[in-house]
Amino acid sequence: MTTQREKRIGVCNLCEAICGLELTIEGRDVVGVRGNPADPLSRGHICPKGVAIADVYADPDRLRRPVRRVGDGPDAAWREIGWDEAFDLVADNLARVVEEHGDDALGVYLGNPNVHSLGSMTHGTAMFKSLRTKNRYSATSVDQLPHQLVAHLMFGHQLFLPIPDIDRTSLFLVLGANPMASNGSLMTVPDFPRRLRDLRARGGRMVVLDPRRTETAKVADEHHFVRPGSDAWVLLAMLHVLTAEASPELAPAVAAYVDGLGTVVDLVAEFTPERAEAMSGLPAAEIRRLARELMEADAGVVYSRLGVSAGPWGSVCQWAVNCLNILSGNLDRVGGAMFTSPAIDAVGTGLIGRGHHDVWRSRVRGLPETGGELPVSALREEIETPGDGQVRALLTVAGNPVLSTPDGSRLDEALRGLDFMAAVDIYVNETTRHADVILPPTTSLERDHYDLVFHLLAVRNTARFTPAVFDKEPDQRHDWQIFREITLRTTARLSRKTPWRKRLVQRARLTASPTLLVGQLLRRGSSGVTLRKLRARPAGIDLGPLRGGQLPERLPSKDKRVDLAPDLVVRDVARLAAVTAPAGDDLLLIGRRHKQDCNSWMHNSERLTRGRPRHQLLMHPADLAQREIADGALVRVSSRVGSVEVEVASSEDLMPGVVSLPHGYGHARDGVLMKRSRDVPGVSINDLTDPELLDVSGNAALNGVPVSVTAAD
Ligand SMILES: Nc1nc2c(c(=O)[nH]1)N[C@H]1C(S)=C(S)[C@@H](COP(=O)(O)OP(=O)(O)OC[C@H]3O[C@@H](n4cnc5c(=O)[nH]c(N)nc54)[C@H](O)[C@@H]3O)O[C@H]1N2
Ligand SMILES: Nc1nc2c(c(=O)[nH]1)N[C@H]1C(S)=C(S)[C@@H](COP(=O)(O)OP(=O)(O)OC[C@H]3O[C@@H](n4cnc5c(=O)[nH]c(N)nc54)[C@H](O)[C@@H]3O)O[C@H]1N2
Ligand code: SF4
Ligand SMILES: [Mo]
Repeated sequence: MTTQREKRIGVCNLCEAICGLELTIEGRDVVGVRGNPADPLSRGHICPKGVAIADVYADPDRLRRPVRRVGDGPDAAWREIGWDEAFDLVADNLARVVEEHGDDALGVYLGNPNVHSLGSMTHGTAMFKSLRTKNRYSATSVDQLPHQLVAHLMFGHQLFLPIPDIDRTSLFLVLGANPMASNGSLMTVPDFPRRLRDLRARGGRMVVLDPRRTETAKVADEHHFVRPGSDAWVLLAMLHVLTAEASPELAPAVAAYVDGLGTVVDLVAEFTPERAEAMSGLPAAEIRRLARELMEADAGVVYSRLGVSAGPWGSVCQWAVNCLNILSGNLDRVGGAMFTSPAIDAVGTGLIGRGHHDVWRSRVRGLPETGGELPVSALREEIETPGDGQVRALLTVAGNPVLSTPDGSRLDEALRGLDFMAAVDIYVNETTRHADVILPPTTSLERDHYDLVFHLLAVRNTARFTPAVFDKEPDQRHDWQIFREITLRTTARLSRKTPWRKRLVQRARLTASPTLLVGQLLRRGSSGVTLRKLRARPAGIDLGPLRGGQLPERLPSKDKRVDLAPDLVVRDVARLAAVTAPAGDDLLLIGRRHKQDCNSWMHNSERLTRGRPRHQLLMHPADLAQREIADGALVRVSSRVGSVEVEVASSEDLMPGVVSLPHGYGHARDGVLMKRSRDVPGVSINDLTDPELLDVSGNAALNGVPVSVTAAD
């Protein structure tokens, strides 16, 4: 008997581009994946990873039932257990640790795929709130924390983020982002290559500042090298030019809702293009020209992302980017930096809180929280340092901090010392291998999806609801169901008693399905989009291009004003001003992303790991020659915190003095290979990155880490 072939609409949740998919299925197998041409946002776009969504679904290594660890380290074995037993094990132990040592003895780490799951967005927060610990960590503090902190300080909400209007801009100035490989970030932009071609066809230009001549730099109109960690000087020098050459007066409409212009003018006065040249290597004349072009462009936008936010001055940079867009008249304007109007407005409705900063601090190092989370660079010391509030139990959800956060090897060690660890994850990975129990949720093809986060960050207003492609098996659980059980069972075991009324509300909230909640949230919006309409048009509904002229009405700040000079930034600019020369003669290490990688977790996919190895240290031939190291040799890379041995590959694409490793590699742990298809496990860049190197927000400075490179023999 042959099984019928059927077409299904799906969605890719592997990166922020949220491409619509058209899947061909046969029974419970995926036999084809292509981009959905009818999707109003992604318009048929798909990248190699989109096809690999089928590999995650079919992967024999993927966990489908809870597993309990028996033994330790290289000898660990995993035994399947029932859901009931697994939930009780987690609840018993979390409650025990909290009863014995207090709320903060429980640490929580949330990884990146949480923002790509509807159930995690609707039900995760309730679980974390109920657990009441101050030891909350996430991938945010190795990623976009500076963007969120600055948006909170300037606009009054951590997720009120200006999005580049790439479809209508005439000058796109990109710092520290490589959308040709990453497909965009804090800018949901499926089909970046085509949008870029269109930009250039209309006479627009893209300029890239990056210490590596990246895939994006290669298709840009201009690329300039900048020394890692030096963008702050460049951006402040551009502001210097803008405020010195144009009269520093804002358009009257903008001036009416902006405070602190005078402070900005004073702050940038000493940041001359000449000084920026000395720090960055970018000629002063080029900085002046770029600033003037931004002022004169029909519509221009400055966009900076991970290479800058995960750097030593991430917050100052994101602030300067906003100031540049505002002072050049490009905020909230067609072709500039714009605000989306999503059908579910997680900002306007208060679904996601405005954010706060420094309401409490980490116990050991005194690092401030932001938006309820502590910097993950502090997690290791909070586990290792004895005393009141020491983290003794850890719950990780969809994360792999051993590979993704600074000094991962030490964290790896620290995890062994925990009393108890539980993980909600679909794999045994470098981190979850330390868990006592792993609870695997369904994957993207088995659950309904509406994107609460990325419509908010998209270059066009659209809405889309994607029903599960496959029904889940009876003995599988969705992530939201796992969160519900952990919450209810753990709180029931605590002696702190929640009033029954509150318990009922909590139970009801946790029991309503994410899809039901999406329906309710849509009704609260003004777009006219309903779940019924979305079900009728599964490719998605187009709500049109981004709209300008929405400020000040849309501003989330209580006074409906923009603060151009938040105290925290002003103080950090003073700290920046005190740095007068680039650091010594170490090499500076930066990261990179390959279009077929997905952070640390897709190296089981045959089709993604094919081709030439790509885990090497990239280094400029002049730097190799100076050290008498041959291309392809094994080298030792050392930083303050550790060292790794890896093959080196000569590359003219790097700025001299800069070396690059990808993150998400280093799959051999204790002699066990954690990922299957790749013959070379690679090394982890985060065995070199330093938890002491932080931006003022607490975000890790993963880029620009001083290292030395020697021949390994
Ligand atoms: N040096 C350096 N370090 C970096 C970066 C860098 O550029 N350079 N990038 C940083 C960035 S931007 C990020 S976002 C972080 C990512 O850091 P993390 O989020 O800690 O790590 P990931 O590799 O994304 O791991 C995600 C985990 O989620 C699991 N998973 C996948 N889908 C699901 C699901 O649906 N449910 C559940 N429960 N689990 C799932 C996967 O099996 C995997 O184990 O890494 C950061 N680290
Ligand atoms: N293929 C692929 N796509 C992904 C991911 C993935 O792992 N693989 N991860 C997803 C995630 S979680 C995220 S957050 C996004 C990130 O997406 P992007 O923000 O585009 O991040 P990257 O691709 O890491 O690009 C960062 C760039 O910054 C440069 N850089 C490093 N240091 C500096 C510096 O000091 N100054 C300047 N100006 N540039 C610098 C690097 O050379 C690099 O080209 O990508 C997402 N998409
Ligand atoms: S660009 Fe690739 S990984 Fe990102 S959503 Fe689209 S298909 Fe998925
Ligand atoms: Mo990220």
